[in-house]
Amino acid sequence: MIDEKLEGVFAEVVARNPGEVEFHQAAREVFESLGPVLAKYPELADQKVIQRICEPERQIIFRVPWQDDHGEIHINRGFRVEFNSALGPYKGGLRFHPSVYLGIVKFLGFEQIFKNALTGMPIGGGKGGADFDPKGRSDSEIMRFCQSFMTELYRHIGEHTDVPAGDIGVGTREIGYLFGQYKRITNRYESGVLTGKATTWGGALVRTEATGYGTAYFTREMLHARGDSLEGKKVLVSGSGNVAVYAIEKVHQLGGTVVACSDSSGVVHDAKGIDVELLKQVKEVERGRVSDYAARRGDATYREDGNIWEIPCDVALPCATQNELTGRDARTLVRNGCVAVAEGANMPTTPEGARVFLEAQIAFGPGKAANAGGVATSALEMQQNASRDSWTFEHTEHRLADIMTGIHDTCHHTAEQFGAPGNYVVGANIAGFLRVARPMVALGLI
Ligand code: NDP
Ligand code: 2IT
Repeated sequence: MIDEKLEGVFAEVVARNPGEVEFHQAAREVFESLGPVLAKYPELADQKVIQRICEPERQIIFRVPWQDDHGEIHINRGFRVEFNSALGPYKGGLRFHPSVYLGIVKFLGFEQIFKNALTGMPIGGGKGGADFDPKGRSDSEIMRFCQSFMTELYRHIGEHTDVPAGDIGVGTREIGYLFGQYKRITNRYESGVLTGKATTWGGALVRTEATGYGTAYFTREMLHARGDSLEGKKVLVSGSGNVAVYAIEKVHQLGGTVVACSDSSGVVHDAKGIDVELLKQVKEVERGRVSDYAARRGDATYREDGNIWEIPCDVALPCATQNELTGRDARTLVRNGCVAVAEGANMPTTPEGARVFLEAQIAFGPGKAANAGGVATSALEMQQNASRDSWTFEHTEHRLADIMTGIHDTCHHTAEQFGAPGNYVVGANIAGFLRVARPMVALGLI
């Protein structure tokens, strides 16, 4: 429920941003947590901090023309929403997926403000992308698209201005093509302008693994707070992209067994535990599908259009996309004895699903806390680029683990302090909000 003092503010956000349903959903969730904060700090209401946070500092929409391998011309739409720079340069990924439109970019950029604040690193919030579908495109088509995209984007970004990275459909390969074009246009080797670079030319060790590893660490911390652990737990991980693969790897290292993963075509159930090396070979090297994995993995079964959440488990990690876990799925998970859910993806649980988990009092880690390890390690990459240094895998992973424990503890304590013990949604929203609200007031009305 939104506090009655905030109802009008929320109604205005909806009216000012018509049709952007995912942005409304993300904003509503934060508004629902903020009632007690304004009661405690009325000066934040006087300063209209919430209204200011909901209005991006800048929104850029641009044409991305490109030619496919047959010479046919395509026109896509590119976006960069620079949401908030109170804590540092805008920071957040780029998503290439046909579903991308302003409402998706704004929900992601809005979440990113609070997520980045929770990391404790000096980074503001932003997000971008394009409604481009990379599926089935050749390497040279991807390169031409990235070059065209950067030919407009370059004028808006910079290591002290705005630092994009990857998200759905954008990984190390795309970051390489984007950086190459940025360097060519600007004639500057400005490593810190993008993160998620390959480790052969300025990328940080652990950035590739960071989001998935971080989600597994966050899960470990939530279980630990309840006197439990990942040891022996049966785990579901949806998706099979960057976040999913490394969540699976770290869950296995921490003693759990991931018995299923998925893509947008179907679900693979592998009761003996997903073979991560085979999954990496299929997904990262061959750019194949989970059906290809199942075909090569003896006992594993593949179900086209299957619902991963129907497989009985102890822990569920949604790591694919927004609203992939519904109220019905949440009830199924709770009924099957699931004790913890951590969001590797951004906003993968519908509001009804989240309500089910909170009412059942299982451990529920929202994305802006549970998947913050990716952007936190991006900030570590920026640090290394700025100092022209490179740290070892062990050193960087240690820092990631500490950051995830810190985020967990901050959310846990903040929830208790504001009368909602155990509710990480409230804890993350309030802690993230306060970390960005105070600097906004300190910087004056800008
Ligand atoms: P990838 O592109 O590497 O993988 C995405 C995975 O999700 C694929 O398995 C894909 O299946 C599946 N997926 C995507 N869209 C849909 C859809 N509409 N329906 C069903 N499945 C879908 O992306 P990432 O792993 O990087 O991102 C996954 C999630 O994690 C996103 O929500 C992203 O915002 C979030 N995230 C990513 C971070 C990062 O560092 N990369 C950091 C923090 C959060 P298919 O191949 O069939 O499309
Ligand atoms: O949603 C996210 O946090 C990301 N896609 C990563 C952003 C980043 O800048 O590393």
